[in-house]
Amino acid sequence: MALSKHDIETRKKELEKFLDAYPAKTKKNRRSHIVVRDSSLEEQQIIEANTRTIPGVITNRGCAYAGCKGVVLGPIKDMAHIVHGPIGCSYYAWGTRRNKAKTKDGEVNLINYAFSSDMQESDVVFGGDKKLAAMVDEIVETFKPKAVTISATCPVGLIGDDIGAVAKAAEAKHGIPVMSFSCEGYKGVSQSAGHHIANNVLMQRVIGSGEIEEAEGKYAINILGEYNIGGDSWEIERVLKDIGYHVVSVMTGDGSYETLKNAHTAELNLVQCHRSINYIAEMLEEKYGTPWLKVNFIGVQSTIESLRNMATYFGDPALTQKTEEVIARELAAVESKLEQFKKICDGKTAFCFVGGSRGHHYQGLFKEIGIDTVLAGYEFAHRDDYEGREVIPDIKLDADSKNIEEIKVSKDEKRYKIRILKERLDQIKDKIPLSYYGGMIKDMPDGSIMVDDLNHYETEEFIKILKPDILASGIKDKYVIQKMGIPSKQLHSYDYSGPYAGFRGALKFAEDITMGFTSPTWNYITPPWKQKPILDGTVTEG
Ligand code: CFM
Ligand code: HCA
Repeated sequence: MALSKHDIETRKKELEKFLDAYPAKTKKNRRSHIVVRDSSLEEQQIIEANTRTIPGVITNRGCAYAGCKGVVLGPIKDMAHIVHGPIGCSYYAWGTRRNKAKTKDGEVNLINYAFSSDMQESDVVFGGDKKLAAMVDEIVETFKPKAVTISATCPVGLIGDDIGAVAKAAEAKHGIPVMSFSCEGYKGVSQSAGHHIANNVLMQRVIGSGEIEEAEGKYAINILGEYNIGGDSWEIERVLKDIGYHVVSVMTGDGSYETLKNAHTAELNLVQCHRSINYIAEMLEEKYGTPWLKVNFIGVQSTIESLRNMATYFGDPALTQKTEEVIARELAAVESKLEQFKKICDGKTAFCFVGGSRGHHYQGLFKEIGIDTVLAGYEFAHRDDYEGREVIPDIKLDADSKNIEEIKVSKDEKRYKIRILKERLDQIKDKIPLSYYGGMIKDMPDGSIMVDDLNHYETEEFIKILKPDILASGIKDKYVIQKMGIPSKQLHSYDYSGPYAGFRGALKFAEDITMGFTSPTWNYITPPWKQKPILDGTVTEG
């Protein structure tokens, strides 16, 4: 709900007050990462993002290695993902993220394995490359992976082990791709750097290396930036396949080397998580001419809108009709049940702070069950994820190809292009709202707060001011929040529930959130601000 100008000013004052606890330089820095939404201002505050976290604050961010091995590579099931580093790093990237994968009998599925060189002091002193080379041999012989990845952790970069040379030699020896990823944790400012490192290698070495020249099915698509957390991509694929789409590959949820090789044959790339993969969509477009469409399968309305945009893109009346039939059927199955949950959730408020896309994507779903997001943010997103990209319908004919047109969609330093076949463009430009490429800020009401790289201290202070009914974030702050008497929903792992995507996912989400509110646990916890002070009375001198 939008706040009045007076209330917005009060909120800003409260914010200034608790930021005063920081040293002046830190306060200045953190203030630039926090925006109190105020659409009446002529000049909107710029939100600082994708900058280094201040040492000493307790951040929720991960590292480049987490983004590379944990996020992008981890879900690919038929490759062996070797971690060259200490066992703790290996365990973290294996155990934290929920990688779910299914295979048919006889196919390689290594999703449950954690391959680690278990780096010891002696490796740090004398080098760990020989150990790593022996390990690759053993894994290839034992597990017969389709390909191998080697991810570097911080010590590897510090001691200078040449994982590239080990990979090259192993590749020559075994005759399968062995790819190295210099994703030492300290690279960049967050896991976002790791996404780039992983995706670039997949783009160079895997995508396009398949033998297939043309996709086997009609309406061939890739789903980029969908990682199958809680089975999300299975639920999305169920609906898409029902409509008649042929899913060539998912990048990288329940993904495989075998399908990624042929990703270049798709006719359209869907981009679900914009943050981790937008540049791959652009590279695929550049290299293979495949257009891309931003989608959002979180929330009923966003799912419907995404399905309709896809049908518009392909422009086949039969596909449009089937899309509408499936939407009607799926909607009928969840609508009245969602209303039941809404009765309990209605009027409540949430904080929604997740990595690089869900902080925005989940707001629509919260709203569908009557919950307003009063504070949201990303751990590691870039400015365009907050501010969006101004979509300028600057349409002009491409010099080289008569049937290609161009839309420029950027306001930042980089120009992004979307090329769409001309005959489709005329339909799309009116029907797909161009603001679809917009970021989080424009969707948030006046008075709501956006925080980039929210830290522990600020979480507690914002909770005191805004008193949310539920907090959606990750494992690092979950239990602190619950001890404050507030239900906390992990939107990374879904607290091992899910799927939350698509129609059925929305219902599961509504059920889980309602369960969070109605749990009798809360009767046993009193939030700190409701507790009586332990000491009573007045202090006198003397
Ligand atoms: Fe994309 Fe993700 Fe996210 Fe992300 Fe992540 Fe994740 Fe996330 Mo955790 S790729 S940016 S690096 S949607 S692992 S599946 S939940 S922080 S909001
Ligand atoms: C990561 C992965 C993570 C962590 C989740 C969390 C995930 O960044 O290393 O902090 O709760 O989704 O598993 O984002």
